[in-house]
Amino acid sequence: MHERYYVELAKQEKLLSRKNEKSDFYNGVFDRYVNPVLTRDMIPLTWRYDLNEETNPFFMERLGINAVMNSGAIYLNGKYYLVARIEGNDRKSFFGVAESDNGIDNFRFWDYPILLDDVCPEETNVYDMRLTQHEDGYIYGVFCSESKDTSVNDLSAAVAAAGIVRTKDLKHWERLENLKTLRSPQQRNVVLHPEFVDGKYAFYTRPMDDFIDTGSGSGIGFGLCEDITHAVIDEEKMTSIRKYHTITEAKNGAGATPIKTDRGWIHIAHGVRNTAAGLRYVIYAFATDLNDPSKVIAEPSGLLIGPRGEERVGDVSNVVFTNGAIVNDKNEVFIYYASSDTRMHVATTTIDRLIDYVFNTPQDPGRSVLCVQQRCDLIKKNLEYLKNHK
Ligand code: M1P
Repeated sequence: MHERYYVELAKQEKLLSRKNEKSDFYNGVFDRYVNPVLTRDMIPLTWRYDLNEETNPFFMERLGINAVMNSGAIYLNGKYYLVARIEGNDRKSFFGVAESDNGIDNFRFWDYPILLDDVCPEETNVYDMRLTQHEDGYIYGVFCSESKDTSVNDLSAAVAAAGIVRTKDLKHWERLENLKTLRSPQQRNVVLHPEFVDGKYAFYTRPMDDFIDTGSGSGIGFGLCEDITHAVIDEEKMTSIRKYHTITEAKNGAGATPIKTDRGWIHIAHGVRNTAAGLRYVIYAFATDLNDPSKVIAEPSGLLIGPRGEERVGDVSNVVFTNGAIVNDKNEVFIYYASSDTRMHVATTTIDRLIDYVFNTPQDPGRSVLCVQQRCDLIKKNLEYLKNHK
């Protein structure tokens, strides 16, 4: 074995076994952590190097990894699993399972990445899997399946669709047909709802006219389908819609699989706005009705998680993006999010705090003057409170 192997292995082991701690960030809603939970440096050496000294005398990385990001998440038998989007140096993404005992550190990848059934010859790239433990007994993974758009004379034109796989153990994956949405030409950020709705499978969708620009797509959609093995959605109702001069003005998309609470389904999604420096992605939350998961019943104002500090910089800067959250058996919530399409982090909270945040944070009144009035009302209440509680 090349001596450098042992040096790199020891460096990686140090990184993997490093304890993660809460940072000093405070807002009462969630905690941030000092270290990312997954980075490219945590990818096993066996995935990147040829360890044979004869065929790799310089111990050179043969298949490098560029980034580890947007991860689906699931809690199974007391363990925390991320199905991470891993992007090779060749720009192609794929999925790998990483496992941790506590959800905040020591995430270790399994021996092999997930090799999907090759059922879609035109598919070039796959990414951003959302995991749903469905009441039918399967764990579903819904992800973006990207192909070249051959209908136009533009080398970078692409088409996004929702790919679907299912498993019971995260080891054996059965690929189903891609979702068809009859009224939307492209789809990304599709999430399967964990329960049947009116006896049907229910998906949160994101209708798009174009690969990057959602065009006439006005936000997060919701549609039902009879048969998940040939999933077809006709009508898409709108749930959380894009609004002028808010964090969702340019686009939005469903993120983690909705979390069921006594008060409603809590959704942790992403919103995008345009700036002079390009698109800015933040994470926001809203709730939908327990009996009608397409109906928004609470919309706290603004962002839940925005990129801060080092999170602001990466391959696609000024981005935080989530497609996975876990609720453990103590009702603790782990929101997994990527920063700047480069690395994965965790933010922790509890179901009680999330409910308080979603249902008691005031709504965005829509105009500066009304926002100032909203803030003045809070200040007035506080000053009176302070006067009476000296
Ligand atoms: O680069 C930021 C994100 O862009 C896309 O999200 P959306 O479809 O909302 O624009 C996704 O490709 C996502 O993977 C990426 O993190």
